[in-house]
Amino acid sequence: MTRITLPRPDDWHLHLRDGAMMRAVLPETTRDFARALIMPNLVPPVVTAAQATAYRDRILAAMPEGADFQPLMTLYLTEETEAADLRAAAESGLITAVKLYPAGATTNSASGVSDFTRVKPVLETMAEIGLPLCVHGEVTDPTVDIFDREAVFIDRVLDPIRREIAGLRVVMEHVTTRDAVDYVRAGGSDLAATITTHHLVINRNHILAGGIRPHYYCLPVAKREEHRRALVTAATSGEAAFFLGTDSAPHLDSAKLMPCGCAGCFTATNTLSILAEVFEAEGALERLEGFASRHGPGFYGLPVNEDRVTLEKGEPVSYPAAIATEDGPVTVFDPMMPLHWRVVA
Ligand code: OTD
Ligand code: ZN
Ligand code: ZN
Repeated sequence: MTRITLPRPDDWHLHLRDGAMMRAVLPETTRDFARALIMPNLVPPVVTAAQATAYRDRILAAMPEGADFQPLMTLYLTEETEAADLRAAAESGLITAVKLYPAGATTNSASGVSDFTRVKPVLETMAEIGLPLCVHGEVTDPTVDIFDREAVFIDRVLDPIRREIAGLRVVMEHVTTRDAVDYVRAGGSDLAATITTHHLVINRNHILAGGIRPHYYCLPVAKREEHRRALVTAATSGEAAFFLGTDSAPHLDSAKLMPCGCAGCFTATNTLSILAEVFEAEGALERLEGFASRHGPGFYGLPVNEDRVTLEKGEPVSYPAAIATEDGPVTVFDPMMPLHWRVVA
């Protein structure tokens, strides 16, 4: 196969930031994607319906000329979130999901949830109206090893929440372990998972062996090779519970390359080329369509995009090593392999 056409993909987990950074990264997503679920971890976070409306308007105002792209908004769940505000935001169509960050788990997650009993009424409302909860699935307990935080989260937090709140629809975001893949497989139709581009490509050796590579440092941190293989198997399996959420998370190089560098991989620019390469290597190119274009809308109850994208295989494609912003460069994720698939239409 040297050419594939699929419904225009969606990105079910994207960081667009704000201001100059947003203006620089937005075209990298609108080029190939029809919709993206926009993460609310701004500073300060997007907590209320009014803030989500204003943020959506800033995104729409920054859209490149001629772009056909729909940002799907989320609210950042705090212990103060009011069920009524959330219900109104969902019923008006403003928001597509609510985001749960355990306090302190990742970038800008300080206002997240520490005491899960305090958000129970809100979660019950969400279950009632069918509004999905997108979960950053890592415990923040400092005594738990960083490589174990996802697996421990399932046992200590996620599974108890799902047992207590019947009918709550949950997306386990950016899964990085076989444990999470197995848990999602056993979870029934109310549970799904996003998988990032970079976690399909890197394992923890890529971050740490032969020198430290800050551009591969993200959260949840990449795990052992056996876990990466479990993610590749899940993504390419054709199972509807697994779909693309790039978690493309731009930081200025100056913020990544320092003694305490920021977490995040910026993959918006070359994601489709990388995915085609990964799926082809598994003999699963025909399943890319499910992963990138169909399973996400299926879970969220939205139509599959009618537009199409075509990828063609040829000589290796090159992407810029970095994109420019007004404040400096943002390095594009380097998949460490030649990419042969390019989006041609
Ligand atoms: N992970 N970086 C960021 C978010 C994610 O957990 C995430 O969703 C970020 O910079 O916003 C990262 O490594
Ligand atoms: Zn996260
Ligand atoms: Zn993210």
